[in-house]
Amino acid sequence: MRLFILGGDGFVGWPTSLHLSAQGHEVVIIDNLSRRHIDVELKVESLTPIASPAERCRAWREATGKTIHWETLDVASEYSRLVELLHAWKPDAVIDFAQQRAAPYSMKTPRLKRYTVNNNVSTTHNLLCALVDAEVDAHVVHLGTMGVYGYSDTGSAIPEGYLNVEVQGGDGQRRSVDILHPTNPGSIYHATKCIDQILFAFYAKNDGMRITDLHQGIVWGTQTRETALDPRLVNRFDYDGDYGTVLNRFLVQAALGYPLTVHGTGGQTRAFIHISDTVRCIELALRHAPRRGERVKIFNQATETHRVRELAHLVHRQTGCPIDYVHNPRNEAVENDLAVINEQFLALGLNPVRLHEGLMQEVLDTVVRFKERIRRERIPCVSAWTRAHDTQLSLPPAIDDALVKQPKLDALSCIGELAS
Ligand code: USQ
Repeated sequence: MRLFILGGDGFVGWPTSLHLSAQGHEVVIIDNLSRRHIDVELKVESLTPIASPAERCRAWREATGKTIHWETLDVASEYSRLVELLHAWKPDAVIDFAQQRAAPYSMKTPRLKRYTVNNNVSTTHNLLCALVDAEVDAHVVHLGTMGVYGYSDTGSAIPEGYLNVEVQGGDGQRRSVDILHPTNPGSIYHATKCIDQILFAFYAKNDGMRITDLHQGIVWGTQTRETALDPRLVNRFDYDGDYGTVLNRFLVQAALGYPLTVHGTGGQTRAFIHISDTVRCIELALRHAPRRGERVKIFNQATETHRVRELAHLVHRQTGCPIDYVHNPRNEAVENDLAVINEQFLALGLNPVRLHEGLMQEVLDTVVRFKERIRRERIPCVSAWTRAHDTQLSLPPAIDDALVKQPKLDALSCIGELAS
C-alpha cells in the first residue's frame, strides 16, 4: 500500500513509519516538526538524541535499502498543499498522528489550550475535507485515546467505541441501538479527540469515508525492532513533566534515584500498551479497513490496565528507588477502577507484550546510556488543571519566560535549525 503518515516524526509516528516501510509499504511522512519545536520552547529534549529528518531517512535507506519519502507540511494550516499532495500521490491509506498529544501541555496556558484545539481539530478536519475534495478514497486510521471515555468506574468494562442502549420509540416499542460511547474528556487535549469522533462519524455517514479510530492507552517503552537497527533511527523518549508518560517517567526517575512522583494517592487506573504492540496494532487496523458506508471502526488499543501507585511499587521493587506522593496538579479522580474490552485486536491475532521486569530493564538500560542528557529541573509536573490545583504556583521561571516571550507557535520557524 501507499501510505501517508501524518506526524511520522513523533514518538509513535516514527516507529510506525519504519515498521510499515519494513513490511513493504511505500511510506510518505508528512510532518511539520512541531514536536521538535515544542522541545525548543520547553527547553528540554528527547532523552535519546534523535537525528534530523534527513538523517533518519538516510539511515533507514542504509540499514534496509528502503526509501521513506518526507514532506514538511502543516496539515492544520496548509490545506491547498495537502490537497495537491493527495492528488499527486493518491495514497491507499492515511495514518493520522499529527496532533498535540500531551494533556499537561494542553492545560498549561490559555495560549496552549487554544493552540491544541486549533491544531488538532483543524488537522483532523482538513484531512477529511481534503480527501473528499481530492476524490481520494483512502482508509483513514487515526490515533485516538482511551481518554475519550473518561476513567470513571461504571462497574462495566468499556466497550470498543459503541455502547448498546435500549430506547423507547414513539410507538412505545423498545429498541436496541448502538450509540457512540458518551465522552468524558479529562483535559483539553482529550477533548479534541472527542470532537474528532463526531467529525469521523459525520464523514463516514455523509461521504462513505472508510475510517478507523484507535483509542489508545498510555504507551510505554521506547525502541522497536526497527528503531534499534541503527543509532540514527532511535525513537524519541520524553521524561519531562509535560510530555513524559507515567511509566517511562518512573523509569527515568529510578535511573537517577529521583523519588518516584506519584500524584496524590496514585489511585488512578489507566490502560497501557507497549510501543511495539502499538505499531503492530496499526498494521492490523490497516489490513482490516471498514467497507465504504460502514460505520467508523473503533478499537480499544490497550493491552493491560494498572494503577499508578502499583506501577511505582513495581519500579521501586526492581530498582530500590523511593516513592514520593506529591501534590496532584490535575483535576482527576483520586481513585478509579478501569476495565477495558480489547477483543477486536486479540481476534485479529495480536499477541500482547505484557509489562514485565525484563522489558522495564531494557528501558532502564536506554535511560542509563543517556542519563547525562536528563534535565532534573524538567521532571516535576507543574501544569495545573485549574488555579485551585496549582497550590504551589510553581512554574519554574525559565518556562514562564519561554511561554510569555514566544507570541506564536510557528512550527516551521525552527526547521532549518533542526534539520542542519
Ligand atoms: N502521573 C503520576 N505521576 C507522574 C505523571 C503522571 O502520578 O509523574 C499520573 C497522572 O496524574 C495520571 C496518570 O499518571 O493519572 C497518567 O498520566 P500520563 O501523563 O502518563 O498520561 P496522560 O496524560 O493520560 O496522556 C497519555 C498520552 C496521551 C494519550 C493518553 C492515553 O500523553 O497522548 O492519549 O496517555 S490515556 O491516558 O489512556 O487517555
